[in-house]
Amino acid sequence: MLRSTAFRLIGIMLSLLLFTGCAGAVEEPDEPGLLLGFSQIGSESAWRIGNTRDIENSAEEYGISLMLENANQNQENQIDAIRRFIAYKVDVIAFSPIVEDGWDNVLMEAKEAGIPVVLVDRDIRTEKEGLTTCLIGADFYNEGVMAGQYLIRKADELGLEEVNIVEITGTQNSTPMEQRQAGFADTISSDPRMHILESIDGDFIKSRGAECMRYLLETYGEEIDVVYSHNDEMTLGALPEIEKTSMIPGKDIIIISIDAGQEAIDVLKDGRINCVVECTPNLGDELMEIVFKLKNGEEVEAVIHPTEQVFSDEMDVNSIAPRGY
Ligand code: GZL
Repeated sequence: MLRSTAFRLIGIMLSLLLFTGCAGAVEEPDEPGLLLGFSQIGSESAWRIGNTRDIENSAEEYGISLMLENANQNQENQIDAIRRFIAYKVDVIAFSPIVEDGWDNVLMEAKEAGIPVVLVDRDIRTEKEGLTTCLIGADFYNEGVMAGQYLIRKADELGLEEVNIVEITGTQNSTPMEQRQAGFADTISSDPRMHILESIDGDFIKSRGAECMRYLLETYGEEIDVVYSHNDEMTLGALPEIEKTSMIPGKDIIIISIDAGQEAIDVLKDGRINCVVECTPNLGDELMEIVFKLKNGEEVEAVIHPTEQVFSDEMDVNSIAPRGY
């Protein structure tokens, strides 16, 4: 009995020696990589899905570990995710705020925990200083301006004397909705031909875009000259509703959309819509660069806007390269 116990003890000691490295060189683990916590709004559009994919790809390329949580369009889920990132002591927190208000408390908790926060895609509204470090996202106001400028050119080309517009907006109180609406309205406001008949909330969702278009057609019918839609999903939802009427989209009704995902570019090529303003979802590389800068204690830019263009029936639409989202 004693002998077998002695042999077992020797075996345990030997294995301990092996594992503690005393019995030979054991690779010291590399410097642990950076850990980024990202709270994503949801999967409401091809844009959002493309944005998520790009962030995942960039994290892998940059060797940054990613904790990505999908909030399924719910602000409380985003707040809970940020609290989990804080508890997990991630190196950096990034998120795309579904709406602009309601973030002060959780971002104060991140600040007190000493974890820098990066805004991706959308902005927040706050009176407090220093809650976030950088915003990486489109200039939504300029997207609205580009949409308005296209419409003015189109009205000139067609010799329109009166232009009646219906607007299907994105999520109320979100940065893209507020700024796309303001940029467009400010651009057309000095043109006496332009009249916005009604703006209605489509929440950036395809089914809501269809519902909104049904209501607008029932209410205004052939009075509608233009549909200004804040994203492709709602545009793609609205199209079949127009096609149930005698009006031909892209001809009887000018249709202006934003995002420029592949599906919208395809219907632009078919002539069913007239203009798509680009809003790139590819923000991942910029985000990873900012993560490294923050961890190296470097200064970061307050705002990073990607460059964006307009695709429309003014160009050779067949030359548009595949969009990738
Ligand atoms: C824009 C982004 C918007 C897209 C929509 O950067 O916030 O949210 O335009 C998405 O497709 O739902």
